[in-house]
Amino acid sequence: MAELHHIRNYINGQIARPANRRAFEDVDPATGTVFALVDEASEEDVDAAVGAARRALRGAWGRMDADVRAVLLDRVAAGIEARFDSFLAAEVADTGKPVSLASSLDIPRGAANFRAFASVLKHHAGEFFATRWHGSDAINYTLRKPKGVIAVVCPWNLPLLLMTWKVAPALACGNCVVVKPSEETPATATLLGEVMREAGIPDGVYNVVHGFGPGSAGEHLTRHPGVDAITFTGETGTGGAIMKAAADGVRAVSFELGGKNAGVVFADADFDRAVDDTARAVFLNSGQICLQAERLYVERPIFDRFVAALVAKAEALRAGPPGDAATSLGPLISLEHRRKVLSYFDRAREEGASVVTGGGAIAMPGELAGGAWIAPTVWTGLPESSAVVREEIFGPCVHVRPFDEEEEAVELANDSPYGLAAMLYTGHVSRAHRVAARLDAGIVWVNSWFLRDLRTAFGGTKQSGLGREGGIHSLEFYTELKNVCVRL
Ligand code: NAD
Ligand code: 6OD
Repeated sequence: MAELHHIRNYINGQIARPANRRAFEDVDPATGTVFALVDEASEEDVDAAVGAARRALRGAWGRMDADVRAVLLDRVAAGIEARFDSFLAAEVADTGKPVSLASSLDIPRGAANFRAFASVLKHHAGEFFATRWHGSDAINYTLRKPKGVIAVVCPWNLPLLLMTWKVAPALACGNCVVVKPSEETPATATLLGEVMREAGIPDGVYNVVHGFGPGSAGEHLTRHPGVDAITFTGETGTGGAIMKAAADGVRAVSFELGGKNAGVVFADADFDRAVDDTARAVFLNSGQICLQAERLYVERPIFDRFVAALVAKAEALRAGPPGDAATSLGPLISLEHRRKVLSYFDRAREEGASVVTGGGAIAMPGELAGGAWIAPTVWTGLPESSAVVREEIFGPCVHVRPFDEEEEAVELANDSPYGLAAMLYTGHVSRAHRVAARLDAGIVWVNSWFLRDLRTAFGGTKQSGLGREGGIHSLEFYTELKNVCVRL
């Protein structure tokens, strides 16, 4: 058997071997085979990464003009594009997602994040006030200073996209970062280190430590006293654990957490658009997108037709090798995650759901037989109190329920401990604005889904998150605002 390729930590501008020489396996979820070994960062390695970040902050990076930083970030974007195929191969091997998806979403957004935040930084204006107070004249103006060393803790569902969505604004604002990628998807973070070096980003500005959460690199990093702020995307429960770690030293956190997003489809909507968009919102990336819809409420006159059309979309998806252009459905991230999703499939059946399509694992031929494949699934007929309707599943599955009145639809959609995103389909302009304002979510997509503008506020209400990122909102988190008052 050929020796496995190693994915290493990236510390102080160098590919680094771990002090403890421990490694864990990186599994291709499409086949279930181990394709790489990943060095697990020890507490010592995390300490070295945080130390390197601190030194870079005090050194060349800390002294660099914002305009020069922006030029370097544009170079990082170009570097990702120049190595597009390597990023694509790494992302596809780690996640099993179809090449068609990774090449149109994940990798281009990796580059776009750097360009967007370089531009936000260049075009941001500070505050200025001419002040007269008790007979004295003064001017007041604001400066934005980097927050310091930022820990970036990432999930596995859109690895490069979600990591760069935080690394790019953090660096644009002059911070240094230590990234802890998900243990499931380590590859693109280390590859990005190589791009950083080629782009001329000084050593220590971008560091990567691999490992797990509790008792491993995730916990070592978030507890490290040299970390000034923590930005995290992942499960709500993990957010709680990180918040406790951040309490030591009263460090700032920005959290993008779990969800149970609802979509509301009115009978006056453009039917085909609503079906196309909601099918994407349910099944894209095998349902492993935080903005995914797992609950749909459809106005009764179109309910049966809508369910049939959604089922047709589900059944048209083609599971297959990620590299095949015809593949439109990938596996789940792991067999462990599939066990969790299948437990909800069992529960739905036990609670009397009508399984309109799907409802189980998919048996795949040949080398795909060991992968985490699962059928796109549509249920109807469950009570709203069911765990299947209330808890985040994070798979290609959805419960669809009819409603009769606008008020009822709003109440059903809002009855959740989560509030990340909501979808609304209607052809009635006043209703669109009225209902959008009432839906309890940080992001409302009207006659659309996942149509991103990186300048907009992104984040969740209730247990779906804390704070907002995107555009100026990212600058708010990644900088300290300082007011300077000068007497004239
Ligand atoms: P997760 O919370 O299990 O893990 C996320 C990261 O946290 C991983 O790198 C993990 O190693 C690390 N971690 C785990 N425990 C830790 C601890 N105690 N201390 C420090 N680090 C720790 O999440 P996941 O399974 O990787 O991702 C799926 C979840 O992410 C879903 O709940 C999904 O909704 C959520 N998500 C939310 C958004 C959003 O924008 N709101 C985006 C993507 C994913
Ligand atoms: O598009 C983004 O910037 C973003 N944060 C998407 C999150 C998707 C969650 O899985």
